[in-house]
Amino acid sequence: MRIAITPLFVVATIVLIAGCTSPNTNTNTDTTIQPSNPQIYTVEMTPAGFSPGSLVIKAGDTVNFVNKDTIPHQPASAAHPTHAVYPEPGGCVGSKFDACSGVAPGQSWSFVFTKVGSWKYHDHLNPNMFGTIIVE
Ligand SMILES: [Cu+2]
Repeated sequence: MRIAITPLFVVATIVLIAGCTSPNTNTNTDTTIQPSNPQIYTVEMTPAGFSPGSLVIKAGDTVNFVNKDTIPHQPASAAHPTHAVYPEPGGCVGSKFDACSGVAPGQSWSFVFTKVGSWKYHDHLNPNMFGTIIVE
């Protein structure tokens, strides 16, 4: 009997720990602000540009920008050089949607999109490289 109970206890403990260490630090209980099941999406930064170039997500989802290139890239809100289109204050120049420095090859940078809209962005280190995140 003890052998049968122990694995269940371990699973329950892992679920409890995972719930407590969730990266969602929003303590607001208003469920209209955050989706119940936030997703994590990947945008690759390649020699050919951002891939996918356009991505549709829900408010509260995370986009992980992964550098698959051999040079640094810095994803940041349009428009270069003010970076102020995405309407969330913070970050280093004009909005919080800004990696603020080059993401090295093999590294990544994540951002949680909370504002609904169609948000154009670029690579600040290669300003002719563009993408769009559409937040619904
Ligand atoms: Cu820029």
